[in-house]
Amino acid sequence: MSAVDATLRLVLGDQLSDTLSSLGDIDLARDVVLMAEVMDEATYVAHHKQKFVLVFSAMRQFAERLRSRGVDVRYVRLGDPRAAASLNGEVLRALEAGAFSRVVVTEPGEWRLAAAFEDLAHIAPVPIEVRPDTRFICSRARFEAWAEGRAEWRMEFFYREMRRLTGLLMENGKPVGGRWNFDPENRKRPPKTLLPPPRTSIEPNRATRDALIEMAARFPDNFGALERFGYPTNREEAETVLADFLEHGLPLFGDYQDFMRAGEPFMWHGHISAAMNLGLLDPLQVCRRAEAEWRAGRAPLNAVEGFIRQIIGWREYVRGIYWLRGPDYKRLNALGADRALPWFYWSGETDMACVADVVATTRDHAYAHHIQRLMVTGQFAMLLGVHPDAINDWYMVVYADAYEWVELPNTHGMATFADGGIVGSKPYAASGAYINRMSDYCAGCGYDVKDRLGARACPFNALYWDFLIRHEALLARNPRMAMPYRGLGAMSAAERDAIVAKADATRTAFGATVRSP
Ligand code: FAD
Ligand code: DLZ
Ligand code: SF4
Repeated sequence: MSAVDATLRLVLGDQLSDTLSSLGDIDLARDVVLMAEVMDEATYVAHHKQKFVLVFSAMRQFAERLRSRGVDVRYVRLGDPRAAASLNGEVLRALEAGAFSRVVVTEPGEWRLAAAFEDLAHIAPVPIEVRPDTRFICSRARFEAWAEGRAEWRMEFFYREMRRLTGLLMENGKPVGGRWNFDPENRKRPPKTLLPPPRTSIEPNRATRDALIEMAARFPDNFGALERFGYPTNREEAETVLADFLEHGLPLFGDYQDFMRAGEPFMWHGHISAAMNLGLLDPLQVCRRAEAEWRAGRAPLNAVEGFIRQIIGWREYVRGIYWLRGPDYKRLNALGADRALPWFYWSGETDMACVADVVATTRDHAYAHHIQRLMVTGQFAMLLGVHPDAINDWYMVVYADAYEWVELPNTHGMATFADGGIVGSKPYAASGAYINRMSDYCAGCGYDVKDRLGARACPFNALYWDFLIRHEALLARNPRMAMPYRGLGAMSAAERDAIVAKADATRTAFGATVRSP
C-alpha cells in the first residue's frame, strides 16, 4: 500500500462516539482523523454559551481519547489564524497538507451540512464517502420503508416496531405487562413534601475549565449564563450522570414526567439529551440499562416503558421525520403565523410565573424539560401566532441539546403545529387550566389563572380561545378537537368578540407584533 491509500476521517462535534461508523475500519498506521472548531458551526445559530463549552470541551477530550489509542488526530482550534471558516474549508486544507485517497465522514445531523458535503464532493480532489450514522437504531432507509404507504406517520406505531426490533421490554413477541404504553399512569402531581432527587452536577474538569474561560471571552454577548455549567463532557462523566439518574430519577420518572415545579429544572428527568446527542452515551445502551432496572425490580414498568419510549420512540421518530420530509419541512407554516417573538423569551422579564421560570432555567442550565418546552414556551408562542422561523431560532439557540434533526420536528411538529399535522394529530393548545393542573406555577403568579378577560387574567386563557376562533376553518373538523370546539360553540358572539379583543391587546402588550416579511 502506498501513502496515498491513507484516509482522512472527518469527525464532527456531535459525533464523539467510540463506535462511530467513520472510524470503524481506521488504519492506525496511515489514517488521520480531522476534527475542527470552525466559525461557521459556531455562528450558524447564536448558541447558548453553555453549548459552546460543552461541545468544544467534549471535542477536545475526544481528540485526546483517540490519540491515547494511537490515532493521528489533526485538531484545529477556534481562533487558529490558519483555520478556515467552514468544515469543508478544513477538509480541503487537510487534503492539501497530506496525501489522502479519500475522505470518510459519518452523515451529519442537519440538512445544511449534508448539502455542504455534497458540494464538497464536487470540488474535492478525492472521493467523499458519507456513511450512515449507526448510533441511531432506525436507519433513514428503514424509516422511509416504515413510512411508505402509510396515511399517517404516528409515533406510537413506529415505536412498536422499534420495540420489536430491539426486543426491549418484549417477551415472546409481546410487550411485557400486556400493554405497549403506560402513559395513562404517568400524569401525576407529586405531593408537596416529595422533593426531586438531588442531581449530580459534574465538577468542571481541566478541559472544561479552560473552555469556560475561553468561551466567556469569545462569546460574551450570546444568550445564557455559565455559572451553573454542570454538563458531562466525556464518556465517563456521562456514565456518572446516567447511573445517578437510573438509581434516583428513573423509579418516579413515569409518575411525574409531565409535572412542572417552580425552581426545579430537572424533576425526575434524565438530563441526558445533551450527552446522548453528542455521542457520549449510546441510546440503545441507555435503554438496556433502564430495562435492567425494571428486571431487577428497582424501577416500575410505567417508568421504564415511558423512558424507553422517549428514546427508541420519540427520538428515533423525530429524526426519521426530519430526514424524510427534507429541507422544505422547515418552511411549512400551516397556521399562517406571522408575529414576532416577545422579548421576554430572552430576558425572562415577565409577570407570567410559568414563562419566567422556564426562561430562567433555560438561561442558567441551557435546559428545560419536555413539558416546559412543549406546554409553556412552545404552545404560548403558538397561541400568540409567532412565526415558526422565530420559534425555531429560539429553540436552536437556547438548549445545549439542540441540533436541527431533533429540534425542528419537536418545535415545528409537536409544539406549534406549523407542519399542519405531520407529527401530531392535533395542536397542543391549552388554557391556563392545564398549566395549573400540571404545575405549581399559578399559585405564585401575578396573573389569575381562573380569569379570562380581566386586567390580571392569565394570558393563556383569552389566547387559547382566540386560537380556536382564528383556526376554526382548519381545526373544527378534527375529531380530536371536538370538545374544545363544543365549548366555543356555546359562547355568545359578544363573548367571542371580547376574547378576540383581549387576545389582540395581549399580543400588542407583549410585543408580538406582525413581522415585516
Ligand atoms: P428525559 O425526559 O429524561 O427523556 C429521556 C430522553 O428521551 C431524552 O434525553 C431525549 O434523548 C429523549 N426524548 C424525550 N423526548 C423526546 C422528544 N420529544 N424528541 C426527541 N427525543 C426525546 N430534544 C433534544 O434532544 N434536542 C432539542 O433540540 C429538542 N428540542 C425540543 C423542542 C421542543 C419545542 C420540544 C417540545 C421538545 C424538544 N426536545 C428536544 C425533546 C425533549 O424536550 C428533550 O429531549 C428532553 O427535554 C431532554 O431532557 P432529558 O434528557 O431530561 O429527557
Ligand atoms: C454545535 C457545534 C459547534 C458549536 N461547533 C462545531 C465545530 O466547530 N465543529 C464541528 O465539527 N461541529 C460543531 N458543532 C456541531 C455541528 O454543528 C453538528 O455536527 C451539526 O450541527 C450537525 O448535527
Ligand atoms: Fe402561567 Fe397563567 Fe399560571 Fe400565570 S396564571 S403561571 S401565566 S398559566
